[in-house]
Amino acid sequence: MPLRRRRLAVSATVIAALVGGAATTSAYAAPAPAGSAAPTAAVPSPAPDMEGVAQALDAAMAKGAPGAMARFSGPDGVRTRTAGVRDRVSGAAMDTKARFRIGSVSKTFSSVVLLQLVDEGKVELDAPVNRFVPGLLPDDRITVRHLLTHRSGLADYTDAMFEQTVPGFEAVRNRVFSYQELLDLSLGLPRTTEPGVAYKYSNANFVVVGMLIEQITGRPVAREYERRIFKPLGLRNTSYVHPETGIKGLHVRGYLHPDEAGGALVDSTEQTVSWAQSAGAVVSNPADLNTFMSALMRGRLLSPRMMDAMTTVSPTDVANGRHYGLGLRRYDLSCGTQVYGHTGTVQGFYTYAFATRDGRRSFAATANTSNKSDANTALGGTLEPAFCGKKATTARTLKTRKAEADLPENR
Ligand code: REX
Repeated sequence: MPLRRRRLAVSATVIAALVGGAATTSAYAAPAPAGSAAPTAAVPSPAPDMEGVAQALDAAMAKGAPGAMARFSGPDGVRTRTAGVRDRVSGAAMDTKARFRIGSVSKTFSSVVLLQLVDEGKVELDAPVNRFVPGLLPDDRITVRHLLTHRSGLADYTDAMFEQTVPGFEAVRNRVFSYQELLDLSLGLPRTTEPGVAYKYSNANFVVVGMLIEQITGRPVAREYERRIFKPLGLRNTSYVHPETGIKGLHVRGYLHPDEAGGALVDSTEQTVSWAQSAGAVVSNPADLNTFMSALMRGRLLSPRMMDAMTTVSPTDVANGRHYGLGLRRYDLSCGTQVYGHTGTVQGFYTYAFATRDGRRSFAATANTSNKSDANTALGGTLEPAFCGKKATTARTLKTRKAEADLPENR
């Protein structure tokens, strides 16, 4: 960059810092078009479009969620939106302080614990899993990294378990599985890929991650989440109480859609989530999820080396800008912003928890339903307005309309 332009860029950053941090520097703003002379000065983050977020929450309700809520945390503070109810019987309104089941967002927590153990030299990412738990897996080529990237080929036993949604759920609602029992369910199925060859999402990978954590530390996963993440970050609304079936304190009730169209919703709040454990049994609330994702991205939980490993992603859905790292998703949004986090689905609850790479903006959204993919897609529609702000098209659309109105044939 020529010296004069570099000075301009630097002074813009300094000014942004001097005005109280309200203007942020986003390293992930859309790159300038090739050949453009645009200076590379810091681009302020767009303010969240909370009306757009609210519309997406309403859309999730229109698709069958009894309620939905979202919380954004950024340089200008916290913004929340709620819609509908957290309890269909009492009629209690959705409440952003309430706790809920975060499903696979738990995978990011498990990944952090395991990557801390890598940082401590107790486990190696590219070593075979069998080196740490001899004879555990039927293939010595499966590495720790293969688990965290869903490239082990270990089949997802939950596909068969929940083939029939409500009977499948009721059969395991109060079951307590050992990790070994869950792994055996997976090993009873054909493996999906050769180790390392392809991404194939499987809960079995994070069951093995739980087994590794317990084997290496000699302590239950619950204890490791507590001492390494919940306590240091002060996450007082986050817990892992497997195999307890209830959610303590103010919480959202979850409602599962049956497969039969028009069938009555099943209250699925109480369950052990033993079928998921370290792959999906954490309970949290929006504020704690914002704190966790921001702290993670700010490097408060892992070394720079482990952050690089965790955020090194491969595409999982090129058309939609979806990627997977180590127990972490990356979504590339339409405005060029990249957000990292995870999604979750557990009976009665859909969740999205994401943050920008600099950790300055974080967002969590949840709806109290599941087995209703339209509602999940609608809920995912909160991410664009949250991180990209108001669509810049409105002004352009008005201008275009005006230009059209001025055309001779329209006069
Ligand atoms: C289990 C079935 C879904 C749910 C599952 N959940 O694998 C994990 C998770 C823990 O959160 N994964 C998601 C049930 C995909 C993620 O990473 O975002 N579905 C339901 C059925 C289908 O019963 N017949 O929708 O509640």
